[in-house]
Amino acid sequence: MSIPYGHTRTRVAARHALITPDGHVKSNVPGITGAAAVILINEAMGAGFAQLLVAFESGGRAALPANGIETCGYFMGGGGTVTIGRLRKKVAAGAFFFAPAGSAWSITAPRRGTQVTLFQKKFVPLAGAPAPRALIGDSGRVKGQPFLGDPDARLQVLLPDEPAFDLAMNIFTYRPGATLPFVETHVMEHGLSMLAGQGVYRLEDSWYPVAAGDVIWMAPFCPQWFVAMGKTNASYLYYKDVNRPAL
Ligand code: UGY
Ligand code: MN
Repeated sequence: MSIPYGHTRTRVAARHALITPDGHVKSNVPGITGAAAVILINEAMGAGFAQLLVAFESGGRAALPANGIETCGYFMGGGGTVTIGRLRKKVAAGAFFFAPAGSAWSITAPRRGTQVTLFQKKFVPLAGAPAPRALIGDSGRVKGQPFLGDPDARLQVLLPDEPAFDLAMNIFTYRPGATLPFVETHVMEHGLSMLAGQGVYRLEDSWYPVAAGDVIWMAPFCPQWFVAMGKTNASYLYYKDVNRPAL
């Protein structure tokens, strides 16, 4: 269904946002060439992290330097070669990676149709914890666990849940009709990308129909709830900050 002239489902509020694909505008991001990069969420919105969608052309590449920023990525489609320091792997759709702060990383040799979601954050070290390690994995090999006992709402935790890591990247998959069991309100912030299906997302006191391609920002303490609707499973990829002290 096309969107009527002068309309959009996008809404940017003070403490949450829904960004729909019709409004995407490319940015030139240093280190990313031969690709359309869209900065979907960042500090200008009020967020404590950045979320980007990068659509590669043939011969495109992303090559980011070692600095205080950590990056995790998820291949929404296509594939390519991921290099993080001395770790290198050829990957396909569904692959994910984590590049710690202090490691240069790249995506090269993208296949046709390669799209990658990136989450970036300033790393917060934790006294007594080791530095988190570089990882390249395949979400197809990560078993989904029933969320709070519900087998119709399954959570895949892609990165190790260890004190070393100050962020998480997960995939939530719901059968039609399944829901988040209650309206969550928590200190962790989220960036989210709908991967498949559709449903309704509650953000604060607004309810939004959402579908594959939509992106959501939830500030810390944004009340949130989701119900999957339609005839196919709904799934989303999301980021959250974790494992650090309250004060
Ligand atoms: O991990 C989470 O906080 C998750 N249950 N939130 C969400 O899906 N909106
Ligand atoms: Mn949550």
